[in-house]
Amino acid sequence: MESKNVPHVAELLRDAPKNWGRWGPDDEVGSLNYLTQAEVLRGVAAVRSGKTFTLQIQMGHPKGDPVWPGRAQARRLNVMDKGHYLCGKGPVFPGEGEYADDMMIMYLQGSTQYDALGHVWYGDQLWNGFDARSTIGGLDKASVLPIAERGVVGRGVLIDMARHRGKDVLDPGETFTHQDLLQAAETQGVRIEKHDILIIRTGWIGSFYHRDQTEFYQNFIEPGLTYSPELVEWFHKMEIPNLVTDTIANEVTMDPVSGVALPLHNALMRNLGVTLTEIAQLDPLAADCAEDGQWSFLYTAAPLKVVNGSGAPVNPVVIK
Ligand code: UVW
Repeated sequence: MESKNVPHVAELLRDAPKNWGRWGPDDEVGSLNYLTQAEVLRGVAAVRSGKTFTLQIQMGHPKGDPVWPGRAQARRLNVMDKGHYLCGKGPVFPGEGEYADDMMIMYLQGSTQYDALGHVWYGDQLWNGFDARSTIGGLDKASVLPIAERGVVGRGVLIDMARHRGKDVLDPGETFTHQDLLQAAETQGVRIEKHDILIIRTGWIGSFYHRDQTEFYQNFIEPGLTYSPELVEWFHKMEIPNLVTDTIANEVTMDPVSGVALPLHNALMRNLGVTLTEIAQLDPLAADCAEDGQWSFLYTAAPLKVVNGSGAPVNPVVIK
């Protein structure tokens, strides 16, 4: 993937803003600090009808689960079921009740998930300046655990970029900027406010389930936000705590200008402490928002409490 003309991500982001130290030298949840009690109440105030939506994809779907190329899909294995009893191998308890058990082997980033703030880095430093060697053998710093312990609650706003462009799904590699988000918001009749949890639909994850998988992964390049200093400055100024998308990596896979892979992971997550939520299923929520015209709501989520994890699955709940 490396090419002579592609700058090092440290060079690309040399003058980019950072929130390191803003919440103290030990902080591990970054921009989630923006979600104060007042922000929770602002989210609650967006609730109108009581309709609820869950944003996780199904784990272990018969068609497979969409994952970053190179990662394996989640595998669920039965370790106990009626078959064990039929062949006399099920444990017999007093009263002769029976049970089923199973286990799952998966990448922690292999479903809808929160990335830990220490999930990516450059220059040997993670979020808040933590030493990258603290990731060896498990994240000692900026793991997903502090995010999971804290939880994420606030006002969410959904921007449907696919619908805005008159498409079911954006094209592979199709990009958009914060200016495009603002335009889409205006068309939708909603305002992106400071401290909003920003949720962006491209249609990409939904399309996985009715596309041929070979086609989905071929020349893999997802649609998404594209890096620019202005976009990063906008996230900084808007104090966005959390970016949620229906793509595997929350941004266009390859920055078309610099050629750097996933620069926003570093500009937003490592430098600003913006939490990233990926592989969300946004189609039913978006269809409902288009129908009732309500694009903002209460967003709640808490990833699983994985000690030292670089990420963890989550099933966010939206209440309209
Ligand atoms: C990578 O780590 C490549 O991506 P993600 O943040 O989507 O898991």
